[in-house]
Amino acid sequence: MLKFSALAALVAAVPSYKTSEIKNTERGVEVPGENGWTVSCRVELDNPPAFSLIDGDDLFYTTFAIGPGDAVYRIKNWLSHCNGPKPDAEALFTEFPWPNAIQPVPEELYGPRWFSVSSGFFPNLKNDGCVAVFNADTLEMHYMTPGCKHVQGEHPKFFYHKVEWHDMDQDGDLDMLTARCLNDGPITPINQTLLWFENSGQFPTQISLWKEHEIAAGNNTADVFFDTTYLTRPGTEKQQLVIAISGFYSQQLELVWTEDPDDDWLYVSKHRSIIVDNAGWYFEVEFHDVNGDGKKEMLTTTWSRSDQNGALFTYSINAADWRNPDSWFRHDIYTRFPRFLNAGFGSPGGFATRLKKAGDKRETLFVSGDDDGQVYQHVPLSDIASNWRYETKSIYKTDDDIGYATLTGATIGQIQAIDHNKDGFTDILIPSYTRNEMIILEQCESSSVSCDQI
Ligand SMILES: [Ca+2]
Ligand SMILES: [Ca+2]
Ligand SMILES: [Ca+2]
Repeated sequence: MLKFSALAALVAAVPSYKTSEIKNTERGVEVPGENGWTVSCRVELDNPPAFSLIDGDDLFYTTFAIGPGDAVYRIKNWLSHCNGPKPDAEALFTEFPWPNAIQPVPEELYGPRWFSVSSGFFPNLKNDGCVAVFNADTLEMHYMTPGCKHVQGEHPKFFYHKVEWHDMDQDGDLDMLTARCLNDGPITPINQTLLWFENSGQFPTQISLWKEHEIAAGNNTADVFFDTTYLTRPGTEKQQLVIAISGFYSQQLELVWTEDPDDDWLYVSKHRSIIVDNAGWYFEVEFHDVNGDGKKEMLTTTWSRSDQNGALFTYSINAADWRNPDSWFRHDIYTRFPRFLNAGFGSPGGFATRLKKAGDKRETLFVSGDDDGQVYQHVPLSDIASNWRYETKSIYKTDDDIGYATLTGATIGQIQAIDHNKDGFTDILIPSYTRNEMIILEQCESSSVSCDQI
């Protein structure tokens, strides 16, 4: 996520806030690693981490809540605080309501060490979100969109979760593509837009904002997460930008592109879209070569409802024309993420993919259980690309009491698959929104930990 359950965190936060007394008595026990994994490092925090990003030795994370305290934090040399006293996190920015993804900005835009932060969500006082960029060395910051209460005149309120950078008008510079949404609860949006901001060659300012261009494709229910890739334009050998939208509210997985032969998005009459599937509340989506055959699939999750389990799906292309919904074939990787009686909870959230250990031929899929407080691994049962069978196991539980009827969930943020100690064994970075901790989960096979000692 990106990849995280901002949606879930909010809706989970409301009931747990109201039932805090019950929460203390029904709390279960953390299971710090299962099925060959163990917690090797905890860094305690003052606030619940949601989105995180590792930049060299530094950890950035965002925190948000219904009340005050939203901020972008940094902990320098963060691994030195493993299992030690709680470090002092620097609050870099406190002006963004409900800060979501922190993402690197391509160097060709502003030079090295720039990052974006997308912010906002639907609660009152949190819904005038924005996108901003900042330099990690100087902390110089610029607003890229209206919002976040900085001086810019009249503008509608929207919230933003992520950005991507592409040359949308084919003039040689990168423009900013994003999705924004406005609603007043976890319900159908009042407004939702997939749009891009045209690079003016300068940082946007109060009097010279980057020009907004809305994408006009018919099925265009972008709300929170989306992803981009380049696919071959049918009938040609040229590559073109294709945007996948995982519509949470619309419960649709959509593709958006332009029929303009030069891939110039200025011509709105050329914008097109299809609905690939409608299998649930789509959460995260990513174009990724899941099976290692050199071609990208769409990997996506759907969030559970009280009467429908959450799922992890892959959609592969089985024909040349990706513009036809029938060309996409769904593979159900796992379809039993837990349901909750409380409609404010759901599972799973986002995911991370990586070879489980050096030498593996095919990646393991790691999935955040979101409000079930778990982390899952889905290990491929075959190296053969056409085999989509996986073995699913839980590798971490925040609270072993969480079940269908529990009043409170436990929320895992946007997980990352990394190898922080470079030993060839993948480690999982878990922001525990419930425990106020950043956790590193390591494999027992790795020589750096022993499951017996912990
Ligand atoms: Ca451009
Ligand atoms: Ca593939
Ligand atoms: Ca490792």
